Amino acid sequence: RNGIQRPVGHTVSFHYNPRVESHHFGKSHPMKPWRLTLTKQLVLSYGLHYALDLYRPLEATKEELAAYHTREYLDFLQSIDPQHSHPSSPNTDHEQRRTAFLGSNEANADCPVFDGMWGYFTLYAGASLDAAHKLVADQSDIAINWSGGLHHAHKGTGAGFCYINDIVLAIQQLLLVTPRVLYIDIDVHHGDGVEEAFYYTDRVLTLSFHKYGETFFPGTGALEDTGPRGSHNPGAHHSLNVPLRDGIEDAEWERLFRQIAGDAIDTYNPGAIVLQCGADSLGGDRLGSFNINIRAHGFAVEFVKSRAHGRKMMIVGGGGYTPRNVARCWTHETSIAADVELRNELPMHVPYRQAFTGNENGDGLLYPSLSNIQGKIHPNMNDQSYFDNLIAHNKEQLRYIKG
Ligand code: ZLM
Ligand code: CA
Ligand code: ZN
Repeated sequence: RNGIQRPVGHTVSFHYNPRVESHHFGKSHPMKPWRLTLTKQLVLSYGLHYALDLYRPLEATKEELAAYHTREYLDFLQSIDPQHSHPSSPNTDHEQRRTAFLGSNEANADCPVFDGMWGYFTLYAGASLDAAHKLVADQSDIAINWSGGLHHAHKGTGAGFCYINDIVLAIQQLLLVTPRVLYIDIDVHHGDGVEEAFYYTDRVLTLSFHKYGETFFPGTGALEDTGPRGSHNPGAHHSLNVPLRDGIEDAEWERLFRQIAGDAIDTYNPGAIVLQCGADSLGGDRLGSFNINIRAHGFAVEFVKSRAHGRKMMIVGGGGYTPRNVARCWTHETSIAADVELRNELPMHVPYRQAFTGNENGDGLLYPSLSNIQGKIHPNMNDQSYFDNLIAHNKEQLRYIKG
């Protein structure tokens, strides 16, 4: 077992059903459930499972999904899956409903209809619900679901590769036992679906770090958008946003995260913290444009864990479009949760080892330099005064909040 032991003083649970791996969004769609296979293989090859409580959760039920999503949308999702389809409904009507619920159906649609999709959503949402339930039952202190984190899904529509919002469903469960939940989102995209779900309440504080500007998806998450207007509204000042430009680097990222997430935890004093760890904020990501390395990304997990002080913590995945780096990142972050240090040299026997070897794939290392050798180059368009303004503005918002 490579000397790997369970962490002392806290329980880390890992919620994963490998049946998610077999789903495909379609040829060359950037969202590849196969990245979860790579992640699992790397976690197992390092022997990290000896430090974790492993769960293989079942699909969420339609009733469970209806705690957030509308009946009409769920009926549609269930019926459009070719395996549940009702041949009686005419095609034209189907196409109209598809566009209404999932957006355009071009060849390059963000939310395509694919075989077994209902099974896919219910598995990743089932894993987030299972994680929340283990935290609520005090059977886990840090619960991890790398197949979840699909932060763009709305109550009645899908968006940006996300169909069911497993994060909202999990936070709803945590709110049954704790007065306040802090949601932190380090995916390169704005966590709009989660922000929207809790926009009018002071029981969830949402904080998203993301690329913002030009036409970058989804286009929301400006610094000034901090919740509904008017201090009479409970949700006012309870949506925090950290819009960033291309090319942010490790030291700046860590300083910004420490400052803003640290202030949010101290001020809001949540009973539980949910951390969305989208790996598309890494350097070399196919869709992202930041320049951070795996250890800097993992700093978010390290820092939140160090400030958790007995609070329940849930960790979910999200984006991540360069599969070898997604696997590296989430393996590293699993090791942080479990208090284990990993060797930089990948284990010799890791399956798909060739995905991690060669100069362009990271030389068989867990922590290759991502900014130099992989992907497109994104020059750093942020500067110190811009960061200082982000920190000051968010500090000002937190002054309205009493934990
Ligand atoms: N076009 N194929 C992040 C969700 C990002 C909206 C512009 C599609 C793509 C992208 C789909 C195979 C998370 C937009 C883009 C091109 C309308 C987005 C299918 C390539 C492909 O090759 C592709 C034919 C596809 C989609 C690129 N879509 C890149 N960026 C974003 C959504 C999700 O990481 O935050 C959480 C999991 N959509 O920019 C368009 C406006 C669709
Ligand atoms: Ca984000
Ligand atoms: Zn993303």
